[in-house]
Amino acid sequence: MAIKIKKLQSTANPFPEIADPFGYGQRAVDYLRSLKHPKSRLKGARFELDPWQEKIVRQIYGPCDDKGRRVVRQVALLIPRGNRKTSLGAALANQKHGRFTVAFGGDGDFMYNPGALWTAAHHKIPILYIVQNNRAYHQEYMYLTAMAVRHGRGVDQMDIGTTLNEPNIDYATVARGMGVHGEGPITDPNDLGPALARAIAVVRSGEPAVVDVVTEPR
Ligand SMILES: Cc1ncc(C[n+]2csc(CCOP(=O)(O)OP(=O)(O)O)c2C)c(N)n1
Ligand SMILES: [Mg+2]
Repeated sequence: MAIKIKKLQSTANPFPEIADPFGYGQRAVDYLRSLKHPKSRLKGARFELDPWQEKIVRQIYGPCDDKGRRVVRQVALLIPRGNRKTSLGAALANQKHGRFTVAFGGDGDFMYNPGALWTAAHHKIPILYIVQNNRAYHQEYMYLTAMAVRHGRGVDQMDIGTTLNEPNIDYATVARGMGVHGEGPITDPNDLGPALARAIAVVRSGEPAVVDVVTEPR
């Protein structure tokens, strides 16, 4: 399909350091800016690209080898951490394309909104959740430690309100309670491969699965 972008005025490239020998990066940016919002209060308005978005687009589409083949051929999309609803939305969008969705999240993440698992089970949304279970809101632990050091305080009470142990949480059981296939908690690396294989089979059959993997703090 030919893309009609000729009438559009090209915008100046604010990232001349990003290679674009065939102008494909420019074309991609112009194309995106030519699109209009189909609905919502912005209906009819052109798409805008923030500088960081434009930079990513140029980095993907610009660099080519001498035959004009794109150098960047695969892009991993990292969905920001939250409480699972974002990854569930992505899984829902991926479902009709037959794409396999994997969400990596922390154990703390898991605690924010485990109810999203029930939604995944209820609507049969295929997604593989891997819980990186370091038994802590470890980011908080590290932050408190850094602050204590900065202010010359002791670091012997950093676990208060930051660790998730005593008792340890079994996220596979939590998942099962929500009607989702659960594997783990996995503490022996030898168990990880078979657990992932079982979970992947469940997701391929069209349902969600959780694999709880116990890890070191960071
Ligand atoms: C609902 C909600 N509450 C609090 C936060 C702030 N927050 C961001 S990361 C984090 C700790 C997350 O812990 P975990 O997912 O286990 O990751 P770790 O730091 O252990 O790698 C917290 C409390 C948040 N993002 N969302
Ligand atoms: Mg954690």
